[in-house]
Amino acid sequence: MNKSERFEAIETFKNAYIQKIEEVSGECFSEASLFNQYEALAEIIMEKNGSLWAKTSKQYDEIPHKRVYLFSIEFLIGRLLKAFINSLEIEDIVKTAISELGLDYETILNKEADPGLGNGGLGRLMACFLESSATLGLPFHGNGIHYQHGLFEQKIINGEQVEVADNWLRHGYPFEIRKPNESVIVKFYGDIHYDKIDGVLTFFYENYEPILAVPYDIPIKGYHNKTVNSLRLWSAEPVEDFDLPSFNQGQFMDAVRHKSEAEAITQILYPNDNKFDGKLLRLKQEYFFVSAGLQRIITRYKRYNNKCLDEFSNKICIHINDTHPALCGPEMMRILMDDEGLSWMDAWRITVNSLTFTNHTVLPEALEKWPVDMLKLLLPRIYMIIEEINRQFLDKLRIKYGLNESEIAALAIIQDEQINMANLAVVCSHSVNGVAALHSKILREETFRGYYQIFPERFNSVTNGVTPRRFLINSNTGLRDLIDASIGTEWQSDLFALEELMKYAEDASFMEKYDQIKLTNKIHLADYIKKHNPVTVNPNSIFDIQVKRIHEYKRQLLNALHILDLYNHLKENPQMEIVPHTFIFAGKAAPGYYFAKEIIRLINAIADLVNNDASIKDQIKVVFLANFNVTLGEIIYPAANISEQISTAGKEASGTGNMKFMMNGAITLGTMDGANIEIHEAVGDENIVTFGLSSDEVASFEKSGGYRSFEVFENNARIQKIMQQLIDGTFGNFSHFQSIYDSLLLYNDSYFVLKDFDSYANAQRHINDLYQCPDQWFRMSLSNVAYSGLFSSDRAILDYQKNIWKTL
Ligand code: CJB
Repeated sequence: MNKSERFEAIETFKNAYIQKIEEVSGECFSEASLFNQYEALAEIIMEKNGSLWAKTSKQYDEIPHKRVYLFSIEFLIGRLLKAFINSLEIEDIVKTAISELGLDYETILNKEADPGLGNGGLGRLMACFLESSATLGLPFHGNGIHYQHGLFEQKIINGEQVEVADNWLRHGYPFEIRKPNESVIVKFYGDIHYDKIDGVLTFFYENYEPILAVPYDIPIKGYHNKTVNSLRLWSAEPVEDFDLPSFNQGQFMDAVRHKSEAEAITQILYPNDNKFDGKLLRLKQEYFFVSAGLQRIITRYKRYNNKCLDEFSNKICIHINDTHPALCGPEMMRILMDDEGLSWMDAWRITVNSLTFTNHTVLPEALEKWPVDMLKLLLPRIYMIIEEINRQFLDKLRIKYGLNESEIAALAIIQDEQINMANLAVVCSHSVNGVAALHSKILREETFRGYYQIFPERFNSVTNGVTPRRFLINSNTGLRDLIDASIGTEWQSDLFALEELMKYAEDASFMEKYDQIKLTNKIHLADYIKKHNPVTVNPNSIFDIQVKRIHEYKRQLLNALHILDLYNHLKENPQMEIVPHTFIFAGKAAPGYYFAKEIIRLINAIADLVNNDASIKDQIKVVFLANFNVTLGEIIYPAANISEQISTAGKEASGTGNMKFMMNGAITLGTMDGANIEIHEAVGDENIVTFGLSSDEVASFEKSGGYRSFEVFENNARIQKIMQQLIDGTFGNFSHFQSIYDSLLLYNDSYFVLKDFDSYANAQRHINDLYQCPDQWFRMSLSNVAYSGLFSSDRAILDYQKNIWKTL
């Protein structure tokens, strides 16, 4: 764009924007509120998306490639406006026009709600996959739930987590389009009768409760291209708003009750991460979006394929993201048999050939197991189908594979009057994958060992990835510009190209600019901290950061206890000097997870103690930032020096925060767990700091009943001191941490916190030394950026395409 074209574009934008502000507000431009300014900008951008969206759909219909539908109960998409503007390549024009109008671009962007339609890694991964697929121009759509309330907003009051409902739709959401004419009915409860009609067993489903599923579509825009895919989220509504007969009979409450019961299904996201809690409403949610999504996909497919389903599995792939949508198997069977009249055999062939499944966790408490009675009552026809899938599968194990009864029992879908959803998903899919190399190995050798023996060809592995557009290009603009100026812009769509950066590893002027960018990002985060927490932090200190859900296996506790130990050290040795450290935490605990909430309380208690003790001369500061979400992450990742990835080895399936930090030049301080292992391989041993037990060591301790934490305690005076401090009033007379103390000592420390303590403390000391060699530190940091190509979700999507969906 030359100078005069740019001028023209800015003027045109200004005029359109002024007009739109007046249209949305009904006031003249100067009177409109900040929210109106945001609304108007969102509308203009949605209009631009809209025409590309329509064109993309048309193109997909004309050139029918295999489509992938991603079924997930969570999509943590983050704010969209800035991402849209950048992907449309109009940021410069919009920003300049807005500033020339005397308005503030960033302040306007900040009016957008951050839709919390997911808990953590799993939901965010799905959003990265959507963005990458659109950027790669692939026909790939999401299918999920339109939660009225997303993940709660976290406040920290007196050091404790307090949850506030997240009413993200309060002011409306400008990026979704309601499509009532594409609504479908989802049926719950009722009775099944069957009869032979013309010799064919036919099922009748009666007395069911119909719920209307209404789709809301959100555009997923590809970066710097014309592709716009869809994220379809289903909202539950009553079939009729009002029960007129009840109303006429004077039963006013009954007349509206069925409305709120229907709406309850999509009222709220369950706030658990890596934890199954077995509520009936959750089962309703799972079936609701599975059934609605599949019904629509099959209807649409028939419309474009002469009503014939024979080729369905060659043209459609339904991807089951973790077990929450595992009812896709039986629901697809139901639709194909009961609605479409296919035989069991034909329906089964199409179902298995269409479905693929990703497992995201091996934690036993996360594995979904629904009671048979609950499923039978809520979904009687689905239960019948599951029973039959199970019966046929067990027969096959007996006859074809010659398994004995105990081997068969271990692989059954129905076990002890419960439906094992992971087993259901494996049996109904033709591909099962883990999300990092170690995790996939654990699936093959432990979790799904028996399945791997009979279906080895079904097992795959795809290491997770994250989108560099959101987590580097749009959020770390300083680094983006430096990279662009140094190696060109190709890396933005091919992250492997970042390897070229290594040619600057010895370049002093590059290093100076690079370090300056990190400092600027740290100042930005320090400002945020100052605004939200009662502490001032030094941007020249090491920013050592752990942000993720609070969970015992992620071991925020190890980090916190080490800080306490370091503080003790400084107190005991007043002459001691370390590089100043700022330890930053953020993350939500599930509201019912008492122990995780205690960990938050402990971190805040340590922060209080350390931050207010002048005797340690500001050498350490501790910060817990409230309400971690995608938007806050975008401020945090670019400012990090150290990325804490310290889960008990074998427990973190992959991790994706580790990748976001790495891309922004943070050095991983981690265990050999999940994708840390692949990060280690990518950057080389000299550019990462690892510590702790290996997953084999952890597993072997676990097999022999755990290790003896008390022995570690007895032989380590430093550990004795910090443990004592948990219960001796160090944090105030009424602030004890008995449950943490008990879990580590009386209940044998299931997550090996004390066992790994020394190794972690040594790793921390090593970091302190490394940071004092600026050249080496710069090289380590740059290597992390340069070798992050493997961790782009573009690479992950290409792997799925090639090895799992077979769409390449
Ligand atoms: N994961 O976030 C969740 N929630 C779950 O319920 C189960 C797993 C996470 O999924 C991520 C994406 O695959 C993984 O990186 C992470 O290790 C895992 O805990």
